[in-house]
Amino acid sequence: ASKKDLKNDSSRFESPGINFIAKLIGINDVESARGDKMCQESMVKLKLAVRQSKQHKQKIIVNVSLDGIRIIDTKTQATNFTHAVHKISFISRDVSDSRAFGYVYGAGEGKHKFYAIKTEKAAEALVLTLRDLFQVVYEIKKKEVEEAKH
Ligand code: I3P
Repeated sequence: ASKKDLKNDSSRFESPGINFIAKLIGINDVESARGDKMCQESMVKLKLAVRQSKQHKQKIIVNVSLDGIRIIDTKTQATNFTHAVHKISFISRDVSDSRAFGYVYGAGEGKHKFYAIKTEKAAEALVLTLRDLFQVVYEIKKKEVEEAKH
Protein backbone atom coordinates (compact mmCIF):
# COMPACT_ATOMS: atom_id res chain seq x y z
CA ALA A 1 0.00 0.00 0.00
CA SER A 2 1.19 3.55 -0.65
CA LYS A 3 1.96 5.93 2.20
CA LYS A 4 -1.27 7.81 1.48
CA ASP A 5 -3.38 4.67 1.74
CA LEU A 6 -1.83 3.80 5.09
CA LYS A 7 -2.43 7.29 6.43
CA ASN A 8 -6.12 7.07 5.68
CA ASP A 9 -6.48 3.51 6.89
CA SER A 10 -8.07 3.68 10.33
CA SER A 11 -8.22 -0.12 10.76
CA ARG A 12 -4.73 -0.31 12.26
CA PHE A 13 -5.94 1.93 15.09
CA GLU A 14 -9.02 -0.15 15.82
CA SER A 15 -8.94 -2.33 18.94
CA PRO A 16 -6.46 -3.59 20.12
CA GLY A 17 -4.37 -0.84 18.45
CA ILE A 18 -0.56 -0.74 18.26
CA ASN A 19 1.77 -1.44 21.18
CA PHE A 20 5.19 -0.01 21.94
CA ILE A 21 7.57 -1.23 24.65
CA ALA A 22 8.69 1.69 26.79
CA LYS A 23 9.43 3.06 30.25
CA LEU A 24 7.80 5.95 32.06
CA ILE A 25 10.40 8.62 32.86
CA GLY A 26 7.87 10.69 34.77
CA ILE A 27 4.89 13.03 34.83
CA ASN A 28 5.03 16.74 35.53
CA ASP A 29 2.57 19.64 35.77
CA VAL A 30 3.25 22.19 33.04
CA GLU A 31 1.87 25.71 32.61
CA SER A 32 0.53 25.54 29.07
CA ALA A 33 -0.89 23.25 26.39
CA ARG A 34 2.08 23.49 24.06
CA GLY A 35 5.66 24.58 23.69
CA ASP A 36 8.93 22.92 22.72
CA LYS A 37 11.02 24.75 25.32
CA MET A 38 8.56 23.98 28.11
CA CYS A 39 8.53 20.28 27.22
CA GLN A 40 12.32 20.06 26.88
CA GLU A 41 12.77 21.66 30.30
CA SER A 42 10.22 19.29 31.78
CA MET A 43 11.99 16.31 30.18
CA VAL A 44 15.37 17.31 31.65
CA LYS A 45 13.80 17.80 35.08
CA LEU A 46 12.05 14.42 35.02
CA LYS A 47 15.15 12.56 33.82
CA LEU A 48 17.19 14.12 36.63
CA ALA A 49 14.54 13.23 39.21
CA VAL A 50 14.33 9.58 38.14
CA ARG A 51 18.13 9.28 38.09
CA GLN A 52 18.40 10.78 41.58
CA SER A 53 15.71 8.42 42.87
CA LYS A 54 18.00 5.49 41.94
CA GLN A 55 14.86 3.51 41.10
CA HIS A 56 14.28 1.72 37.82
CA LYS A 57 11.81 3.47 35.57
CA GLN A 58 8.40 1.81 35.42
CA LYS A 59 8.15 -0.58 32.47
CA ILE A 60 5.12 0.21 30.37
CA ILE A 61 3.31 -0.59 27.16
CA VAL A 62 2.25 2.48 25.20
CA ASN A 63 -0.92 1.45 23.38
CA VAL A 64 -2.04 3.66 20.48
CA SER A 65 -5.63 3.27 19.25
CA LEU A 66 -8.70 5.31 18.31
CA ASP A 67 -9.22 5.68 22.09
CA GLY A 68 -5.93 7.59 22.23
CA ILE A 69 -2.83 6.74 24.26
CA ARG A 70 -3.05 4.08 26.93
CA ILE A 71 -0.23 3.61 29.42
CA ILE A 72 -0.27 0.02 30.63
CA ASP A 73 1.97 -1.33 33.42
CA THR A 74 3.97 -4.22 31.92
CA LYS A 75 4.13 -6.21 35.14
CA THR A 76 0.49 -5.99 36.23
CA GLN A 77 -1.08 -5.29 32.80
CA ALA A 78 -3.16 -2.61 34.56
CA THR A 79 -4.07 0.49 32.54
CA ASN A 80 -2.58 3.43 34.44
CA PHE A 81 -3.84 6.15 32.08
CA THR A 82 -6.11 6.56 29.07
CA HIS A 83 -5.54 9.83 27.23
CA ALA A 84 -8.12 10.65 24.56
CA VAL A 85 -6.78 12.13 21.32
CA HIS A 86 -8.73 15.40 21.64
CA LYS A 87 -7.11 16.10 25.03
CA ILE A 88 -3.55 15.61 23.81
CA SER A 89 -2.36 19.08 22.84
CA PHE A 90 1.33 18.66 22.01
CA ILE A 91 3.89 16.01 21.10
CA SER A 92 7.52 16.78 21.83
CA ARG A 93 10.65 15.07 20.56
CA ASP A 94 13.64 15.03 22.89
CA VAL A 95 16.40 16.84 20.98
CA SER A 96 19.14 15.19 23.02
CA ASP A 97 17.80 11.61 23.14
CA SER A 98 16.42 9.71 20.12
CA ARG A 99 14.76 7.19 22.45
CA ALA A 100 12.71 9.73 24.37
CA PHE A 101 9.63 11.83 23.70
CA GLY A 102 6.79 13.37 25.61
CA TYR A 103 3.30 14.76 25.25
CA VAL A 104 1.05 17.28 26.96
CA TYR A 105 -2.35 16.19 28.17
CA GLY A 106 -5.17 18.53 29.19
CA ALA A 107 -6.19 17.25 32.60
CA GLY A 108 -9.19 19.60 32.90
CA GLU A 109 -9.75 22.91 34.72
CA GLY A 110 -6.96 24.44 32.64
CA LYS A 111 -4.42 21.99 34.03
CA HIS A 112 -1.78 20.46 31.75
CA LYS A 113 0.48 17.51 32.40
CA PHE A 114 3.61 16.43 30.58
CA TYR A 115 4.23 12.69 30.20
CA ALA A 116 7.87 11.79 29.52
CA ILE A 117 8.50 8.39 27.93
CA LYS A 118 11.60 6.40 27.04
CA THR A 119 11.00 3.97 24.19
CA GLU A 120 12.80 0.65 23.67
CA LYS A 121 13.67 1.62 20.08
CA ALA A 122 13.75 5.01 18.35
CA ALA A 123 10.96 7.25 19.66
CA GLU A 124 10.37 8.50 16.11
CA ALA A 125 8.31 5.36 15.28
CA LEU A 126 5.89 6.16 18.10
CA VAL A 127 5.83 9.88 17.25
CA LEU A 128 4.98 9.10 13.60
CA THR A 129 2.31 6.59 14.64
CA LEU A 130 0.72 9.27 16.83
CA ARG A 131 0.82 11.75 13.96
CA ASP A 132 -1.00 9.21 11.76
CA LEU A 133 -3.55 8.57 14.51
CA PHE A 134 -4.29 12.31 14.84
CA GLN A 135 -4.76 12.51 11.07
CA VAL A 136 -7.11 9.49 11.05
CA VAL A 137 -9.19 10.85 13.93
CA TYR A 138 -9.41 14.23 12.16
CA GLU A 139 -10.56 12.57 8.93
CA ILE A 140 -13.19 10.48 10.76
CA LYS A 141 -14.56 13.66 12.42
CA LYS A 142 -14.59 15.53 9.11
CA LYS A 143 -16.46 12.70 7.40
CA GLU A 144 -19.04 12.63 10.21
CA VAL A 145 -19.64 16.37 9.86
CA GLU A 146 -20.01 16.08 6.08
CA GLU A 147 -22.42 13.15 6.40
CA ALA A 148 -24.53 15.07 8.91
CA LYS A 149 -25.04 17.81 6.33
CA HIS A 150 -26.69 15.43 3.83
C1 I3P B 1 20.79 1.51 33.10
C2 I3P B 1 21.07 2.01 31.70
C3 I3P B 1 19.89 1.74 30.78
C4 I3P B 1 18.62 2.34 31.37
C5 I3P B 1 18.34 1.83 32.78
C6 I3P B 1 19.52 2.10 33.69
O1 I3P B 1 21.87 1.85 33.94
O2 I3P B 1 21.32 3.40 31.73
O3 I3P B 1 20.16 2.32 29.52
O4 I3P B 1 17.55 1.97 30.56
O5 I3P B 1 17.23 2.54 33.27
O6 I3P B 1 19.33 1.54 34.96
P1 I3P B 1 23.15 0.91 34.09
O7 I3P B 1 23.88 0.95 32.80
O8 I3P B 1 23.88 1.52 35.22
O9 I3P B 1 22.63 -0.47 34.41
P2 I3P B 1 16.90 2.96 29.47
O10 I3P B 1 17.93 3.13 28.40
O11 I3P B 1 15.70 2.25 28.98
O12 I3P B 1 16.59 4.24 30.18
P3 I3P B 1 16.12 1.90 34.24
O13 I3P B 1 16.84 1.34 35.45
O14 I3P B 1 15.22 3.01 34.60
O15 I3P B 1 15.39 0.83 33.48
